[in-house]
Amino acid sequence: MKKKKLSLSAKIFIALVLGIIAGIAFTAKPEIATTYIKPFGTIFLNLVKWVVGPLVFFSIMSGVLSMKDIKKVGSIGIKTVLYYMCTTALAITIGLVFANLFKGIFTVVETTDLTYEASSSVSFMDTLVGIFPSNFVQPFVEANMLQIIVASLIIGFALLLINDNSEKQRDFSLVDTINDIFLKAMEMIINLSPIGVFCLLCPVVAENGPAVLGSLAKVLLVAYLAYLIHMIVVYSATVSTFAKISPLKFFKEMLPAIMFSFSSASSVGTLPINMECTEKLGADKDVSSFILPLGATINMDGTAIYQGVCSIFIAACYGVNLTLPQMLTIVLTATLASIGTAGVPGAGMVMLAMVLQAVGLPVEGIALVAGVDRIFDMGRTTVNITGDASCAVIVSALERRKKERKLAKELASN
Ligand code: DAS
Repeated sequence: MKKKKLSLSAKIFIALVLGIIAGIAFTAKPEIATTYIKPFGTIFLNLVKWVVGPLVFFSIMSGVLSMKDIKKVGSIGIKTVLYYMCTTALAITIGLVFANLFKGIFTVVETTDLTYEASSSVSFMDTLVGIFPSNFVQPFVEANMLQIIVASLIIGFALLLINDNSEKQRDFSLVDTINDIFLKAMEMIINLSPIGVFCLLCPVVAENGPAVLGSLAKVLLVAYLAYLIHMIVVYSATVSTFAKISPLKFFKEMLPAIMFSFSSASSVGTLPINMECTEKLGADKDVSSFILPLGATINMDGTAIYQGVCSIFIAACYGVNLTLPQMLTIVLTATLASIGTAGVPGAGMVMLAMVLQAVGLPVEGIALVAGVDRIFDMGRTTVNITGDASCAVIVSALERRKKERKLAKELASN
């Protein structure tokens, strides 16, 4: 009989438990964990840092190119992108507000060897100027994610405009191919998560004692609170206002997709069931078949919340209070990062590296939360797909009403 393979989730949870047990066992001699286990966690993080630059560069470019239909679908595309950007910016703001509200409960982890030189507080204008690259290669060498995003957006829109109104439609499928290569590379790295989780969590528990688990439980609680508030408040308000659908009906019909996304932690994997749910909510199939795949690629409200909460937690662990310009940088970076986050398990953690770099926090800080990333991921993916669905039902309703008004006008004029 064919032996059933353990799912990645199961492996990660087992690594989580073993990491905690081993960490508690090593609290008497933490140097053993630091010397012989932590380096493998560092290798895992280095691989995450290695892939994030090119992945963001090609994912955002590919995301921009996937909007080439926007020109064709006109108002649907514009409404979709506007809705996605606004709800993501709102999500990251909610994440930052909740994280700042509750950061007092985060027991500051004595990050022993994780030192942090507070970057000189730069003004918002300096941050703005610093976003634009002055050299093509430097952003990649310095892993300057904001500059990589800007470069990617410029080239993405350049590719989009080359084909605009030109007879000879050039084929840019190479961008998607290269993007697929880095997505596959990221998937391979994420498959190493069980090892990464064990080798990152064990030294953190060994060095700081089981109390750190309380911190992680609190961070998870704050993240899930922000997830819930965003889902219940924002999506209830938008679907009832613009789609004239009662929130109760919306969430009832969305339940199958919500449960699937929570267990799979994959927006892309939830696409088929999300299509069914939005259709039951009255979304036109042609509208949702454009909006949902686009959303699974460029709309990640839950991931933005997670990045806001974890940035504040990691900063607190370094004893750093982020300034308002730095938080605005997080809003900008996390909103743009959501364009580049793939709808597959663990992608948000890869992108967290980018947000931390953007505000000058060491990427090693991911080690503090990587151990429980899967639990973060289940919740953030659920928010992601629910946001996509809310957009599909809203834009569909708006387009339907627009057609009805146009028809009524024609009838009136005849
Ligand atoms: N798991 C990703 C998704 O499928 C989200 C993330 O990792 O942040 O949407």
